[in-house]
Amino acid sequence: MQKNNLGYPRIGARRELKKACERYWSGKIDREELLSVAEKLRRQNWTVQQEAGIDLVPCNDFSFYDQVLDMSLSLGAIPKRYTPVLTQNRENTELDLYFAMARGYQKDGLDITAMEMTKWFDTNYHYIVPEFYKEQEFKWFSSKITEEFTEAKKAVKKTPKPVLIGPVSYLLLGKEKEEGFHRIDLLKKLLPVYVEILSELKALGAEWIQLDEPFLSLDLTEKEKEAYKTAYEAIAKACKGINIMVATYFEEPGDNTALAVSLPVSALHIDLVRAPQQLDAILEAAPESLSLSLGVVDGRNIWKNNYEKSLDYIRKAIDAIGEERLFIAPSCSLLHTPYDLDAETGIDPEIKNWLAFAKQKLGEISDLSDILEGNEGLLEENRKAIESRRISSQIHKQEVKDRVAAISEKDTTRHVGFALRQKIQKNRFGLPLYPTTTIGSFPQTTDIRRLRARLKKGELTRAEYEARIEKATIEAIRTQEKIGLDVLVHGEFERNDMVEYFGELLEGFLFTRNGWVQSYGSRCVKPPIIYGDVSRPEDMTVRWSRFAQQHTDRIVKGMLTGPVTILQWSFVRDDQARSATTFQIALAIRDEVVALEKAGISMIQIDEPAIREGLPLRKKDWPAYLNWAIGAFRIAASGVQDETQIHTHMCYSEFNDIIEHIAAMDADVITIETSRSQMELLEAFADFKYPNEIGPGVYDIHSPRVPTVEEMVTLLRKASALLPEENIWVNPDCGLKTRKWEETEAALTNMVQAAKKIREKVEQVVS
Ligand code: 39S
Ligand code: ZN
Repeated sequence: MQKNNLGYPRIGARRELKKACERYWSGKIDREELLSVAEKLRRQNWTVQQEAGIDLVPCNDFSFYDQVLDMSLSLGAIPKRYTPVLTQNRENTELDLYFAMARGYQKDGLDITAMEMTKWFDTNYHYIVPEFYKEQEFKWFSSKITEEFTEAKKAVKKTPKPVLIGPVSYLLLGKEKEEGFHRIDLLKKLLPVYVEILSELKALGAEWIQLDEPFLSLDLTEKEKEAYKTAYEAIAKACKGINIMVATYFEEPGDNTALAVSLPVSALHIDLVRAPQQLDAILEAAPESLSLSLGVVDGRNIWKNNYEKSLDYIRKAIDAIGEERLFIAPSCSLLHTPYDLDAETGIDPEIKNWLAFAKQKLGEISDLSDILEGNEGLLEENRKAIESRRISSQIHKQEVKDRVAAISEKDTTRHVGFALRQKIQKNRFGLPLYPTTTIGSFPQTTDIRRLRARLKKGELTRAEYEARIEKATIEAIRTQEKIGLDVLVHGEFERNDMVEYFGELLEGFLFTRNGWVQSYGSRCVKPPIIYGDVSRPEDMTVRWSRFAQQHTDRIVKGMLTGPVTILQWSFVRDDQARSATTFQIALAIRDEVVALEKAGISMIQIDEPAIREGLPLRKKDWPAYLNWAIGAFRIAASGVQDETQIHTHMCYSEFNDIIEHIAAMDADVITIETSRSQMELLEAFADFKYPNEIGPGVYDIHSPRVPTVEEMVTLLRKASALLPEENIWVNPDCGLKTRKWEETEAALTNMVQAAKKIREKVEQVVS
């Protein structure tokens, strides 16, 4: 039985790639140096995988920014606006074009926007969305795929396996930028380019090629199913002698099983961690010509594999189809897990023995194979670790379980309805129409981050650190007063990240030193690990909110991360339902909300940017999820008095299909991302007659560009045409932590001006 891997993290164990990219972007290192960092990382990754005994070592899983963007460059799907980047006598390379597509290009007289970014299925990884036009053409443009194969062939003994996004998923991941066609219709034009690349890979000696087709496990239309047949028949016909492995993950093919096993390919990879129930049906349906790659090691989480369970699946498959046709693999690319557990020296050894990061997961694949060959000792050791976790007193806290069991209807409802709350709150706050605010965070400058690094290294005392954070907070308050914002925030300088910060303070959570995973481009996160029942031993944010409120006469909004987002952006328990964990977190956040209210904070924002991305990949599973996710938010938000105003914030606000659930959250104010869609996303709220207050983002914070007063007034006019005036707030799209202070001040100054202008207009109409 061969050992297969689908992909490996590429950011570097110490985020070497992140640092090198950022230095390249700021002109501190040249192209050669960046390329050499990248080459070294690839070599290290290949070596680790080879040493772990992986037979099919992936290549082309490396990326400077994102693997979907890499495909767009390989397939020549480069939007026209980037043409000037490579022409007009600029000394740019293909790499600069690539980064321009990812990040925009504001240099030497050009101002070109970046391509859009969105979440990779239900993960916290973001990809760059391919743009498609009616007259879209494709041609083999970048030779990254073949170059990396050639490079990998030199580095590993067995023939490496190039990994590409399959043609149907590539199209479905993209977006039509013009009316009048469906992107799937572009398949005919796209396929010849795939055939060209695959044929060249074969000529260079490739034996296996992995084509990722996660959409094969999602709800598909008839037309999309047809596209799968067309695509793989065309590839099979034109590329004889290449073994194609189609990889599905994050769900099961389910009603697409017959289609999946009928594709004329050599192997199908299935995710048995997310969807173990599919195994029987797949084994039953698989024709003799099809091999199966069994994804038994969790590529999305950090728990040690339960060998006994995995071996059950593997043995069942052996009995059904024989071991010659089987591969053992992780469930999906290991991109979503941190590098190396061995580098974590601060974790309680009992808990550490329950965990496995990317490197350890390679070892697990090899262990499983060894156990099948008779190494029973490995199985015994694993059994002990699994049992130690199952019964550990560090995990189970009866009082937490009891409190969740006792949650009742009244814990999920505010005392009075929104209409009455709105009156009470308008009275209390006396804000102008179109009140201005921000989403919460202010620039996390290198200086601020360095303070935290020095605190961790022991170069600063806690008192010195806090004094510096207090200074930054006061400065932020003064700046906001000067700009003239109506509702202020404290700036979140004390937070490393909006989830990790809470993970460090809550019980049942564990945090790592180097457990980085890529979130987008060079941006990484260190998701905390939820290992046990969750409780809140002490206040988490009260000190900073109270401090900020004491330094101004204006309202300071308190800032919390919501239960669903904390769940979604952490590594979660796999020994209880996600809903159970979320309710535990919701109670902890509820206690914090009440503590903030007691400390005199009158507006409290509970961010839930991840509610939408948590939606199950199959529509049939939506209602159950929405029921508990919205319920958890309401538990967190409903402990306060009527006059306390609850805000929430969401990014990526495509709400058409879940608007009634957004309304059911019953937040007094919701701020959303709408500027990039020119307020289009607001229509869902207007059509629904969404009753509560809304702050539609008036400028995009993902770009350093300072928006003009006029463009924000235009957006506000659009919003006021759609929504009742007394319900509209004025704010940016999202938090400002990734921006610089100059940009932030300039943009917010213009934003406040825009609010003034729109208010003047209203007064004229009234008088
Ligand atoms: N998921 C999570 N968890 N959090 C989010 O904010 C988001 N937002 C969306 C969706 N998913 C999310 C994605 N957006 C960053 C920004 C936006 C993101 C995601 C990540 C981000 O800025 N990440 C930082 C980065 O990649 C790391 C944040 C962090 O935890 O640079 N920083 C730590 C801190 O502030 C560690 C700082 C650090 O790097 O304490 N220290 C240096 C080191 O240890 C030393 C500092 C120096 O001397 O320069 O080497
Ligand atoms: Zn946001």
